[in-house]
Amino acid sequence: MKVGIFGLLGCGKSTVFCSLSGIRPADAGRREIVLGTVKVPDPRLDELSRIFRPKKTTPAEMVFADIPGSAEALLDAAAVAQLRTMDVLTLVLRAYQSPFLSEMPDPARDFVRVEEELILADLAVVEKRLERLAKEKTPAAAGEMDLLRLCRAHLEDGRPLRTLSLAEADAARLKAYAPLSQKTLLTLVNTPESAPDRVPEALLAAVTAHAGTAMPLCAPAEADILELAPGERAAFLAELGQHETARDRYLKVAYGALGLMSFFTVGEDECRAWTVRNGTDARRAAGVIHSDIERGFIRAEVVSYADFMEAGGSESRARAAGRYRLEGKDYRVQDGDIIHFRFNV
Ligand SMILES: Nc1nc2c(ncn2[C@@H]2O[C@H](COP(=O)(O)OP(=O)(O)OP(=O)(O)O)[C@@H](O)[C@H]2O)c(=O)[nH]1
Ligand SMILES: [Mg+2]
Repeated sequence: MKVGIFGLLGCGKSTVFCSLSGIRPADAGRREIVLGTVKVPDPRLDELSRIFRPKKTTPAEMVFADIPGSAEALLDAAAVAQLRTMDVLTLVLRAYQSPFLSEMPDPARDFVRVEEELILADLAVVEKRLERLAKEKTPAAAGEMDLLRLCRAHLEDGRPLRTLSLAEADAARLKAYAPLSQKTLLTLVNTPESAPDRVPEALLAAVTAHAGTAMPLCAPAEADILELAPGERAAFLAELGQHETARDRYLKVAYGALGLMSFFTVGEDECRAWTVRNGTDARRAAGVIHSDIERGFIRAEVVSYADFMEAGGSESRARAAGRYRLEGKDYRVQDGDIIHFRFNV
């Protein structure tokens, strides 16, 4: 899962990147993208690892990308190109007074500005594609043109594609163009230390109307917290009136907004968490591990984490209690399933 952190010049993107990834990007004014990988904490995986004592424990990962701002445009072409490759867009909105910027902070205003840029970028793609399709004159092209005209009308109305309800097949077809305004949007309000956990009403209303999510954080303080030893973080957080880091809060919000869940594979060699979308079937889940396992899928042997723990974290007792199930390729994987795939290559 790749998360693009973006926003207007000097809104605090690199500080937010640091508060989520724990990595301080070198100098300001840099033009290249910086990546940081975060291990997604999951107490269930810790528990499984304690039981199986594997050689290796591998949590799920999320990759954050710090996309540089631009002095020339609200969103320059390089940022737009980067954002197209991301699974989630995380827009940083400045709510603190900056000594480097003359404009007063106004997150709702900036949200509207950036959202307009995303919509315009998508309109340009849709228009170009429509022009090309008009020359094809095939039934397939005609069908696609209907879909794109629907999108164009929606975008011309100033609305993001996130809020356009489409049949699953059409939504998938649209994804081929990687439209920015269709991607899941999480906004992070970078608040001053004096009002750390407030999302302004006006912003919340605007974001909600555009099917986005808003979360407040005080990026410089959160970046400092990640530099402390894990044992020292709780006291610092309490001072901010929080009980978890912005990173942990963010991961929960992101998993919820994206409809993500985890299943586990366990054994003496490795205990590992895998991330899939809600509703993923067993065969596709196998493909997340390896395409060979997906291709040669025979059966999935499944026990839920809860059932496994109820059997005292013992495989043999869980088996004796009939908690292991053999599931076929269409089985919908559930959050917390412990799965052993049987396959044939
Ligand atoms: N007071 C205060 N200062 C902040 C906050 N967030 C960032 N800053 C400061 O604002 C300046 C710009 O922050 P950056 O994180 O570099 O902003 P950026 O969006 O990455 O900037 P560009 O990449 O140049 O567009 C730095 O001096 C930060 O220390 C905040 O929440 N409060
Ligand atoms: Mg930066």
